Amino acid sequence: MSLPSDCLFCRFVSGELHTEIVGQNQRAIAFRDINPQAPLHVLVIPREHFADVAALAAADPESLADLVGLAQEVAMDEADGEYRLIFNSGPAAGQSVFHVHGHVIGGTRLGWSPA
Ligand code: DGP
Repeated sequence: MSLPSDCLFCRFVSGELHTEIVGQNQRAIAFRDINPQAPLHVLVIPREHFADVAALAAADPESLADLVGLAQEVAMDEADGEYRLIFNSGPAAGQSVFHVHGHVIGGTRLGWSPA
Protein backbone atom coordinates (compact mmCIF):
# COMPACT_ATOMS: atom_id res chain seq x y z
CA MET A 1 0.00 0.00 0.00
CA SER A 2 1.26 3.51 -0.84
CA LEU A 3 1.98 5.79 2.05
CA PRO A 4 0.33 9.22 1.82
CA SER A 5 3.71 10.90 1.24
CA ASP A 6 4.19 9.07 -2.07
CA CYS A 7 0.52 8.78 -3.04
CA LEU A 8 -0.39 10.50 -6.32
CA PHE A 9 -3.98 11.20 -5.28
CA CYS A 10 -2.93 12.63 -1.88
CA ARG A 11 -0.80 15.07 -3.87
CA PHE A 12 -3.88 16.13 -5.86
CA VAL A 13 -5.78 16.67 -2.59
CA SER A 14 -2.97 18.77 -1.08
CA GLY A 15 -2.55 20.81 -4.29
CA GLU A 16 1.10 19.78 -4.60
CA LEU A 17 0.18 18.40 -8.05
CA HIS A 18 -2.41 19.99 -10.33
CA THR A 19 -5.49 18.24 -11.63
CA GLU A 20 -8.78 19.67 -12.88
CA ILE A 21 -11.17 19.47 -9.93
CA VAL A 22 -14.78 19.26 -11.13
CA GLY A 23 -16.47 19.05 -7.73
CA GLN A 24 -15.74 18.87 -4.04
CA ASN A 25 -17.33 18.77 -0.63
CA GLN A 26 -16.11 18.58 2.94
CA ARG A 27 -14.56 15.13 2.71
CA ALA A 28 -14.20 14.32 -1.02
CA ILE A 29 -12.98 15.72 -4.34
CA ALA A 30 -13.76 14.81 -7.96
CA PHE A 31 -11.45 15.11 -10.96
CA ARG A 32 -11.36 13.80 -14.52
CA ASP A 33 -9.68 10.47 -15.22
CA ILE A 34 -6.53 10.89 -17.31
CA ASN A 35 -7.63 8.01 -19.58
CA PRO A 36 -11.42 8.38 -19.96
CA GLN A 37 -13.42 5.30 -20.90
CA ALA A 38 -16.70 7.17 -21.53
CA PRO A 39 -17.88 10.77 -22.16
CA LEU A 40 -18.18 11.11 -18.38
CA HIS A 41 -15.28 9.53 -16.49
CA VAL A 42 -14.52 11.25 -13.22
CA LEU A 43 -12.77 9.89 -10.14
CA VAL A 44 -14.19 10.63 -6.69
CA ILE A 45 -11.77 10.27 -3.77
CA PRO A 46 -11.79 11.00 -0.06
CA ARG A 47 -9.49 13.79 1.06
CA GLU A 48 -7.99 11.35 3.57
CA HIS A 49 -5.92 8.40 2.45
CA PHE A 50 -7.43 4.89 2.58
CA ALA A 51 -6.28 2.06 0.34
CA ASP A 52 -9.66 0.78 -0.78
CA VAL A 53 -13.39 1.20 -0.32
CA ALA A 54 -13.68 -1.41 2.43
CA ALA A 55 -10.99 0.33 4.48
CA LEU A 56 -12.76 3.66 3.96
CA ALA A 57 -16.16 2.24 4.93
CA ALA A 58 -14.75 0.67 8.09
CA ALA A 59 -12.77 3.72 9.23
CA ASP A 60 -14.84 6.68 8.04
CA PRO A 61 -18.36 5.96 6.77
CA GLU A 62 -19.16 9.68 6.61
CA SER A 63 -16.39 10.16 4.06
CA LEU A 64 -17.79 7.31 2.00
CA ALA A 65 -21.22 8.95 2.11
CA ASP A 66 -19.71 12.29 1.01
CA LEU A 67 -17.88 10.54 -1.80
CA VAL A 68 -21.06 8.85 -3.07
CA GLY A 69 -22.97 12.14 -2.77
CA LEU A 70 -20.30 13.87 -4.83
CA ALA A 71 -20.49 11.15 -7.50
CA GLN A 72 -24.24 11.73 -7.70
CA GLU A 73 -23.76 15.52 -8.01
CA VAL A 74 -21.24 15.20 -10.84
CA ALA A 75 -23.47 12.71 -12.63
CA MET A 76 -26.48 15.00 -12.22
CA ASP A 77 -24.47 17.83 -13.80
CA GLU A 78 -22.98 15.82 -16.65
CA ALA A 79 -25.08 12.69 -17.31
CA ASP A 80 -28.67 13.34 -16.19
CA GLY A 81 -27.98 11.44 -12.98
CA GLU A 82 -27.49 8.09 -14.75
CA TYR A 83 -24.09 6.56 -14.15
CA ARG A 84 -22.02 3.64 -12.95
CA LEU A 85 -19.90 3.93 -9.79
CA ILE A 86 -17.04 1.42 -9.74
CA PHE A 87 -14.48 0.72 -7.02
CA ASN A 88 -11.71 -1.60 -8.20
CA SER A 89 -10.32 -3.32 -5.10
CA GLY A 90 -6.97 -5.06 -5.48
CA PRO A 91 -4.66 -5.57 -8.47
CA ALA A 92 -6.63 -8.55 -9.83
CA ALA A 93 -9.70 -6.30 -10.03
CA GLY A 94 -7.72 -3.62 -11.88
CA GLN A 95 -6.80 -1.30 -9.00
CA SER A 96 -3.59 0.54 -9.88
CA VAL A 97 -3.75 3.52 -7.49
CA PHE A 98 -4.04 2.58 -3.83
CA HIS A 99 -5.90 5.65 -2.62
CA VAL A 100 -9.54 4.61 -2.83
CA HIS A 101 -11.36 6.09 -5.81
CA GLY A 102 -14.74 5.57 -7.35
CA HIS A 103 -14.93 5.72 -11.13
CA VAL A 104 -18.04 7.74 -12.11
CA ILE A 105 -18.81 6.61 -15.65
CA GLY A 106 -21.65 7.66 -17.91
CA GLY A 107 -22.75 10.06 -20.61
CA THR A 108 -23.60 7.26 -23.02
CA ARG A 109 -25.49 3.94 -22.97
CA LEU A 110 -23.07 1.66 -21.12
CA GLY A 111 -22.30 -1.91 -22.05
CA TRP A 112 -21.58 -4.61 -19.47
CA SER A 113 -18.47 -6.71 -20.01
CA PRO A 114 -16.26 -6.27 -16.96
CA ALA A 115 -14.44 -9.63 -17.14
P1 DGP B 1 -7.73 2.01 -11.03
O1 DGP B 1 -7.11 1.27 -12.17
O2 DGP B 1 -9.15 1.57 -10.68
O3 DGP B 1 -6.80 2.05 -9.82
O4 DGP B 1 -7.89 3.51 -11.55
C1 DGP B 1 -6.86 4.44 -11.50
C2 DGP B 1 -7.25 5.52 -12.44
O5 DGP B 1 -6.45 6.64 -12.16
C3 DGP B 1 -7.05 5.19 -13.91
O6 DGP B 1 -8.32 5.08 -14.57
C4 DGP B 1 -6.26 6.35 -14.47
C5 DGP B 1 -6.28 7.36 -13.35
N1 DGP B 1 -5.04 8.11 -13.24
C6 DGP B 1 -3.81 7.59 -13.07
N2 DGP B 1 -2.91 8.58 -13.02
C7 DGP B 1 -3.60 9.74 -13.16
C8 DGP B 1 -3.22 11.11 -13.18
O7 DGP B 1 -2.05 11.48 -13.06
N3 DGP B 1 -4.22 12.02 -13.34
C9 DGP B 1 -5.53 11.64 -13.48
N4 DGP B 1 -6.43 12.62 -13.65
N5 DGP B 1 -5.92 10.37 -13.45
C10 DGP B 1 -4.96 9.43 -13.29
